[in-house]
Amino acid sequence: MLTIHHLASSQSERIVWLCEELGLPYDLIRYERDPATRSAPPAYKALHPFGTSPAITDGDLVLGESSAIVDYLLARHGEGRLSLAVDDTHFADYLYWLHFANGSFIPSVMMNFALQMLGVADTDTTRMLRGRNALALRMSETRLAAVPYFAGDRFTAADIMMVAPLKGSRDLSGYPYIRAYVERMAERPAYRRAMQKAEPGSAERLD
Ligand SMILES: N[C@@H](CCC(=O)N[C@@H](CS)C(=O)NCC(=O)O)C(=O)O
Repeated sequence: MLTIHHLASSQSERIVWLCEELGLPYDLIRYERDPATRSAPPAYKALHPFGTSPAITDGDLVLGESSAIVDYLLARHGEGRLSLAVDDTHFADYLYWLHFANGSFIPSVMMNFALQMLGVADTDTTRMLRGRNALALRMSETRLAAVPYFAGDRFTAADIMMVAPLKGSRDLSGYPYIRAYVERMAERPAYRRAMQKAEPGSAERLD
């Protein structure tokens, strides 16, 4: 049986969302963060050597890393749903946004956050690093002005991967297409079910 180990307010929300979209049965175990450090608790760290969320268990398998988990679940249970076939016109777009989310976008969100927390003085390097996050948002805005979903005209796992960094970017005031998109994603029945299970009491929130 598939078990999703969900750390409160973390990227494991997207694995719950994926399973709801696919109609996959799963058990959900929820873990609270350490209130002082915001780290995962020792029980979560004990699951996988890297100790980050998301992590799933499936029989004897323990698997971490969002993108690996998404690929694993789609390969095993997707039956072609939520991904694009290699001969689809938008196949490369699908791959790009699926991997851009965690490969470049989330690191840029985290870098911005770290620079802010550390109060680092402005230099060419910090401007370059901050610029990456701004560029990721501008690119996403341009994409969503042109097509309804990141891979084109169909909802795919690329959307499930992209919502986390968009939400994590916080200030979306200058990005009307992203805002409308995030609101549209949050209205999906599977998203609402996922949030009710993963984050009970906050199903309406987008931040
Ligand atoms: N690239 C990793 C990032 C994992 C990650 O940094 N997860 C955060 C939550 S969003 C985490 O586990 N934080 C708590 C900790 O490191 O103790 C993935 O997508 O799985």
